[in-house]
Amino acid sequence: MRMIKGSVIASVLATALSTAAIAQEIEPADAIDYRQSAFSVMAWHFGPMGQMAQGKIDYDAEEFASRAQTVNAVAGLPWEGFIDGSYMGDAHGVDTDALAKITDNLDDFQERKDTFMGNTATLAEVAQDGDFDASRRAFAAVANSCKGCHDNYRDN
Ligand code: ASC
Repeated sequence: MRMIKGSVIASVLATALSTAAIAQEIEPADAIDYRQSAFSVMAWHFGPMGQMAQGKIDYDAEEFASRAQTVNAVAGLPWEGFIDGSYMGDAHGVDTDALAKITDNLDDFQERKDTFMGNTATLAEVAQDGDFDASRRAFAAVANSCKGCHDNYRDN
């Protein structure tokens, strides 16, 4: 009994310590790299959708829907990369355009993130119907939420 209790305590402690260790090990440079990677994945898929929406390439409903799903699947990922010390001026030589004022406006940043994620979810759903005009409108809503955040929180 004492052994079991001891090992339970040991494993709880190990979990707590490893969680703390992980939290402490995140370097701003890695966080910047991580969030930029997630944004790059979204931009990769967003590009051809934009060209379709603008009539620059033919609308392919299946491709559009597939890319919309991918954007939506990645939309929730970048945000944990916005950590202390990872903003312009604080990031010590690491390339980022993210403005430090994000930290003074976390409620607004969070709200914009939620709106963006709501819009990508709608886009992914609407795109499945294969209706060009509806897809284009849903795409524009996502693009506007990208732009809103960039205008406010990125050194464009
Ligand atoms: C993209 C991309 C962005 C957004 C933005 C939408 O494809 O790389 O940053 O769309 O331009 O307004």
